Amino acid sequence: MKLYFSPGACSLAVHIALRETGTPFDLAKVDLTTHTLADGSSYFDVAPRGYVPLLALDDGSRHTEAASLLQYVADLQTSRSLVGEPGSRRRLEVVEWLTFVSTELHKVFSPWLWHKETADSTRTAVKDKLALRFAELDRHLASHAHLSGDFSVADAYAFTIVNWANFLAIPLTSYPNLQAYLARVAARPQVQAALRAEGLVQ
Ligand SMILES: N[C@@H](CCC(=O)N[C@@H](CS)C(=O)NCC(=O)O)C(=O)O
Repeated sequence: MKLYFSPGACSLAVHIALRETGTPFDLAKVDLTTHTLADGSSYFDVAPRGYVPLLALDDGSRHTEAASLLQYVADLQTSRSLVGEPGSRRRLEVVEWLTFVSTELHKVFSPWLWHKETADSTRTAVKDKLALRFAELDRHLASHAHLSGDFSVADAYAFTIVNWANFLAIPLTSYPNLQAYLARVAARPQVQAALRAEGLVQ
């Protein structure tokens, strides 16, 4: 399978999940400013919405939506328990967190991060909303090492999205548990490997 990604974008979560599950994959880098691939061809020909992540399976089908791709990849290697068995409380909690990250963090950040022309009033509203959600995460992580039990694909997603705070110079100093959690996830060898492969760390 092939993952279409852009360094540090939400596709990083799927990249981490592929490595954590030991799934063989290829990477195709997308320039999101021009929506082109390395050979100069239009990414819109692959992904009509122009978004990463996109996972092209070996049967030729193409799939999008980070939260869905994360569940799919986790299910490829159930022994790693990155999402939990269908019907289990682990599954419910991981999918609950995936949905939270998608709708309460990812898509709150998105307009601002990808659209530099965003109005100041929108930036303020986004900052206020994120502050509430970061505070909630910080309270949760005071007594939990990860979002739900052991490391899951929800952690790969939250790690990726919360780190966007750095791109936008939003300080995380008021959220010490959240900061410690980000450091914990960052220290995972497969997370380091994904960050290196995307050129985000040496
Ligand atoms: N609904 C999609 C959204 C994906 C998304 O927002 N991707 C961003 C990168 S994190 C993107 O490709 N933006 C490029 C653009 O807006 O043209 C998902 O959840 O996977």
